[in-house]
Amino acid sequence: MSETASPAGAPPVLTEDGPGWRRIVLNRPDRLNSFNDALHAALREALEAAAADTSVRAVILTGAGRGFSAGQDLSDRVFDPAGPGPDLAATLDRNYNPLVRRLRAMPVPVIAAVNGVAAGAGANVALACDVVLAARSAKFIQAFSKIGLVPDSGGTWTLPRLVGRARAYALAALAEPVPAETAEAWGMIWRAVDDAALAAEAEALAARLAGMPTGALVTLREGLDHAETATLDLQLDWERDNQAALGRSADYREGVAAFLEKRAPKFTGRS
Ligand code: T3D
Repeated sequence: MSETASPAGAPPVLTEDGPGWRRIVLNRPDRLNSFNDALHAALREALEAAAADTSVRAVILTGAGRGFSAGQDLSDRVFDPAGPGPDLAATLDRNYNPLVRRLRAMPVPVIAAVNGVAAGAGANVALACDVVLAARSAKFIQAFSKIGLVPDSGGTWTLPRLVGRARAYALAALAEPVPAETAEAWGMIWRAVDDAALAAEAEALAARLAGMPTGALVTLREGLDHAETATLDLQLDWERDNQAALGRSADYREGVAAFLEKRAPKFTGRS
């Protein structure tokens, strides 16, 4: 694994490459990979590097140790009770919102491999990824209400769309842990897998996605996002315009040729 440098102590992010994919590991296991500024900076750098590297056609985001991420590092939030408190708008503007926007604009599919507890922003960063695999022992906790906050990192947008408003409200209000199997049953995540199989399942999925027409997979994400606010009429136009663009891609030509020649396609991810 290679390291993304951090000014303090152990590298907060590790990366590792496989065939066509890159794994990015949140690496503050003693703090359940909770986010501080150093982790945010290292993750930003790692995502930018993956986005810029054309050999990377799928990304796996996971955590070191027994957790995925416990959200904001609350030891950075010790403040004078008589003072105005921390400026949470600034931290969202500086760190969490760019992170979620970066994930949603990655030029390749992103898999969250949730290896353990995902709480607060940690849960919503995972849910912002394209495909979420979770270890059966993992749980998702919208921990925000326990400290007087509301879900951030896109949670108020993502949760009701994934699980419906009734479940979104109750699970965020009560901050109860949602086990991975329940998350799968509710449609919050793609699949819960045995703990010991998580890394291999994520790698196999990443390799599979990396061999697919990357442009179509990214356009698919954009189309699902677009549909959240579009009428059917507008969405039909969106499909026409984007299908037209994909129809001019090398991968489309290869897909059709491979079908007609009765062979496996060799997609290059080029548009
Ligand atoms: O502030 C802003 O920038 C605004 C944005 C906010 C985004 C947010 O994410 S707000 C929500 C913040 N997160 C939480 O409130 C979750 C806090 N953590 C927990 O509730 C629990 O730790 C978990 C349910 C996640 C896991 O419980 P458990 O029993 O498996 O582990 P633990 O023993 O509580 O934690 C292990 C260690 O990690 C422990 O340290 P210790 O005692 O061994 O030295 C614990 O203090 C530390 N840890 C866990 N979560 C955090 C943390 N340290 C700092 N910040 C954390 N969020």
